[in-house]
Amino acid sequence: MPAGLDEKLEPVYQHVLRRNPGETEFHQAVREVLESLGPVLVKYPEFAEQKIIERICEPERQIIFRVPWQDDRGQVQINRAFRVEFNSALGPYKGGMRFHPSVYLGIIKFLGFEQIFKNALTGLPIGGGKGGSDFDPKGKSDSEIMRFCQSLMTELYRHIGEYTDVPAGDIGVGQREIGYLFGQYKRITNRYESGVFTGKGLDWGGSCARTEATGYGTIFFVQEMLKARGQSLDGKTCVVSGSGNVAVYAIEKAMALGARVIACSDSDGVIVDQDGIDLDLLKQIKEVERRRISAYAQERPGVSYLEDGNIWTVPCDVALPCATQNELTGKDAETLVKQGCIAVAEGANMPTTPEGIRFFLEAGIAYGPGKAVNAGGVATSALEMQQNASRDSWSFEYTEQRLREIMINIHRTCYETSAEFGVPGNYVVGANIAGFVKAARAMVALGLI
Ligand code: NDP
Ligand code: 2IT
Repeated sequence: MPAGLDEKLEPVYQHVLRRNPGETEFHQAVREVLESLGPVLVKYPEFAEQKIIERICEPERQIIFRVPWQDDRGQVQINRAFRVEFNSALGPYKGGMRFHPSVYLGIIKFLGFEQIFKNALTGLPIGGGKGGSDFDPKGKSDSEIMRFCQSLMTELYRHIGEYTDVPAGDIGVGQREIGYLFGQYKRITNRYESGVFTGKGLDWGGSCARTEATGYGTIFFVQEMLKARGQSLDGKTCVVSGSGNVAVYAIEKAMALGARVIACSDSDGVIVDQDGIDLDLLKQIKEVERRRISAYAQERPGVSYLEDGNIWTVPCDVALPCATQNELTGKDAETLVKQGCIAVAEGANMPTTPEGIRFFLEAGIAYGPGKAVNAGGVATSALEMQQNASRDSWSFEYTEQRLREIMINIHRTCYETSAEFGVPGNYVVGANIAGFVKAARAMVALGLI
């Protein structure tokens, strides 16, 4: 059963349901935020008068377009792409592009909505947006990926810009795709506008530590949550779902801080390596060879591979969902806590179902929601924009240090806000309120926009 909504907010939520039929992930993301906002309306009555919540749930602009491309056999393929420009009160729309067959408007809207509050929490001048396509990159050749990216950008270029909307990567979109997208943007516009995209390669305007940022930031947040409870990562057993960009660098930083990471996964299965994951082998298989995680078990004796396995059945101290939305259910939450898990931090966006979140909060374990925990990625994107604007490039150490400070600040802001609203340590309430208030104040200041 969902938790109750404040009586002023129930009609707002019902209105969102009516106006956005069938977009269940978007409904879920809106409800989670609204559940935190009741006390905010008491403290800031101007937000209700100005209909800020109603306004923030409606994207400023939504773009949907056809992407025709030719596969290697010469067949014409048609995909659909989206860019949802959700809120620009704090800065240009900012958020990644996702290529995955499950993508539809409801997924991009949930991600764009979350991005508003996440980006506000970074303290940097970025609004919220998200885009993507139902294109499936799995099994595609490099030339197919390039042709698809070029076709997509042939429409998208007219909607983006360094002061307008700045895309980046997400599921299925990494440095290779960003290169093809940025290359086509440059060609069409005849402008070397580095700040129009983040997550670029280091040779062509990218920032040190952007590749690592989401995973590293996730672990910095875990460190702060554990510190607040008088504990540390050293010697803790961790389980990380996924084996993509976020998962790999969460594993790297967790291990560097003395944790033992024993399991990760992809959408086909789970590997459990009791000796601790061999990071070089994992990177070789996932980043260089682009193979499935089952290959890891084939290459390393003693590793078990659980086809279609559920990673949350592997006992651990710290669980890090870093794959996709709704990958950790109420039942999984129960299993984790029963088996001794003391902390959960979301590298992915909305990976825990509402039932799972409720279970973690009631169990009183440290639970960090995605919009706070994984904000290090977009924060470092904003640092990349800063470097591009000043035609500068910072060292890895300096950029990582900035990231660390940002994550410590986000943790502190969420903690203090949760305490201010009477639920100390409830990072869901802390992140939702702190992110919302920042964006809402800007919206009030900017007039009826
Ligand atoms: P990648 O494409 O690099 O990796 C995604 C991983 O998650 C893969 O292992 C993939 O397995 C798995 N996965 C994806 N979709 C599903 C699915 N439907 N079911 C099961 N497994 C799935 O993406 P990222 O690492 O960049 O993103 C992971 C999560 O982190 C996403 O929720 C994203 O929104 C979030 N995030 C990413 C940021 C970034 O900077 N990249 C920043 C903040 C959040 P398979 O290969 O089998 O599909
Ligand atoms: O979900 C996210 O925050 C991202 N995919 C990163 C967005 C960005 O603009 O770096």
